[in-house]
Amino acid sequence: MTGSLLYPRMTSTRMKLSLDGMWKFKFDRNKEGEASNWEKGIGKSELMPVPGSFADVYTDSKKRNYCGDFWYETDFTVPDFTGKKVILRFGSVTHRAVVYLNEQKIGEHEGGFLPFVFDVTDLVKNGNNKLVVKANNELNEESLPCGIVKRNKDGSIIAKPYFDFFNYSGIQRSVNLLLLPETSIEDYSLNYNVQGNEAVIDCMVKSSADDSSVKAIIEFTDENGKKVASEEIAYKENGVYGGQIRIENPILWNVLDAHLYTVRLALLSEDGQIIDEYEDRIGIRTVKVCGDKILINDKPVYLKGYGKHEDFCALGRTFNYSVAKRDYECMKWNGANCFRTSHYPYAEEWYQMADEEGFLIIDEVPAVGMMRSTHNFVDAGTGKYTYFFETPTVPTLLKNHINQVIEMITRDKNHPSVFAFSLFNEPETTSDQSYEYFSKVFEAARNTDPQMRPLTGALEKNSSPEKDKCNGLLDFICLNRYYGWYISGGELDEAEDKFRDELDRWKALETGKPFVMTEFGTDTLSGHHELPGTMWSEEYQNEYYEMNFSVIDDYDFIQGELVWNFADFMTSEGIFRVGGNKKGIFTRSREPKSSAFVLKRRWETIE
Ligand code: CKX
Repeated sequence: MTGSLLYPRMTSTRMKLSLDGMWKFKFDRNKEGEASNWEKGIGKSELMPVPGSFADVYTDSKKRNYCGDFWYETDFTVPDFTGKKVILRFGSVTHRAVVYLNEQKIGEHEGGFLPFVFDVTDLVKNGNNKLVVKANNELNEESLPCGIVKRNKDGSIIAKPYFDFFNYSGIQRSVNLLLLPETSIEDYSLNYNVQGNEAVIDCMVKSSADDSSVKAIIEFTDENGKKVASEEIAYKENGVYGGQIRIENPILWNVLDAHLYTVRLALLSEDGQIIDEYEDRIGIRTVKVCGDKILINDKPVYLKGYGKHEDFCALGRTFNYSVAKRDYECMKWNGANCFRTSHYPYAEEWYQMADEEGFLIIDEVPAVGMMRSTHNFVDAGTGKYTYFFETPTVPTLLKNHINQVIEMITRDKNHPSVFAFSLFNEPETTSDQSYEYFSKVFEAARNTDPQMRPLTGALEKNSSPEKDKCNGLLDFICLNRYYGWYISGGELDEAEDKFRDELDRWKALETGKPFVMTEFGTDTLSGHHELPGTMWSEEYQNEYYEMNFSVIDDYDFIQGELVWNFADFMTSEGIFRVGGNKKGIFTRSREPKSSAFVLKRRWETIE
């Protein structure tokens, strides 16, 4: 990772120029692009939206399922940037990118769900500039998320994910050029301590200043426009400033009762001239795990909501404000207060909206598929051991995993909505090797988060109380369980007994920690009704949830229920999926199944 991951904003010192639009696009089935110097221009091509996932714009299955290298190209002109540095920022390219500007390679990035930046000041020209990106969406066991590729007879390859969502790819988030002052703010973090009527805020500002003659100030303004604090913070070293700010009678950010402050950071010259300024919206709140409770502002919170996906017709994984707004409206309508960004960090706008709405987010790194199974959902519970952490690729995977954890926390640490980080979903966790692996991932996360938020990960059925070796690393324990679907499907009485039996065995472990059900659900075809309810009908989905809730209510250590999934979503094709995963409470077009009303009745009545 190079440079600053701050969300791109315009201020009096910062200019943001969008490079979004239709870019030239070309598949590189034979991997000839480099040898043929496509960095100079990709030649005959078509146009493709940026940001966008390329798959679902096509009508041809070979293009939709394309896996391998693919190239983008655009031209741009920059206004006069004398005295400024020019930064190129990609919101994400899935899963990896090599970037060329004016025929020069400027860098590369691994990981498909997080931003990256390059300082291109020395390469960018007055007049026309050519930007070329070589992207690649292959899956392997060395990078996240995990999977493999299969080679077809004609030499083409297709992705075989070890995970259950479509391998949407492309330049899926916005691309911006930023014109910044030569000495600029690169990062900031805040950590809150609320004592009585006072918030004590530890502030860190990182800049590219190289000496203490540049001053840093930090200001907080409340929602009524009243400036409640404004102070200079001291220069430490290497461009880093640190200090404490106190706010009397702070209005705390709370669950579904958000109060945000505008924080303004500024770098000033010795004579008080503004060198750079940056503004953001932040919320003052504390997060703790205490015994088997999760506390926000020292009060227990019960999590109600969803595992989600960034997924919508034609858009694939592209962020769209209207879809996101509809999702928040649907979630508020049925009384939810939380979601998990299963199974990757989402576009930054999701978190900004959660901050404004008072939603809680479990922010998840794309560590999914660490089971070596394309049918994880079927294999779960069979006791199958996958030797996942016993191969030579593990050290590279670990390096990538840690990098993505660091990038995710660095990007998302200032959102009040983000109250926990999830560092895996359903990996193999029963071996000593898995423990050794995840200890290092958790250690990296603990060293990165200035707020020391709770860390967690979602355990699947093979990670039973007797066999799991990793739950000791988690601050609260997340379980993905499908009693009544993958296990004892259609037999809810038997499913209930098995579910209770497993929870009794967790209870006997006396972990002393909160548990959160992070997945449970049934595939349900919207509009398919049966009496009595049978699997795939809306009635069965309702009965399944009623059964699961009756069990959950009997175990005090369960502090949250995030049902799987908010909406139907696209997956790879297969005999287990009818046009994707249908476990949504809402359809893919965001209309409610009848279970949405079951959840609404429950969530509106439980605190
Ligand atoms: N959990 C038994 C991960 C999700 C899948 C979900 C499912 C599985 C279940 C594992 O990404 O969508 O099969 O519905």
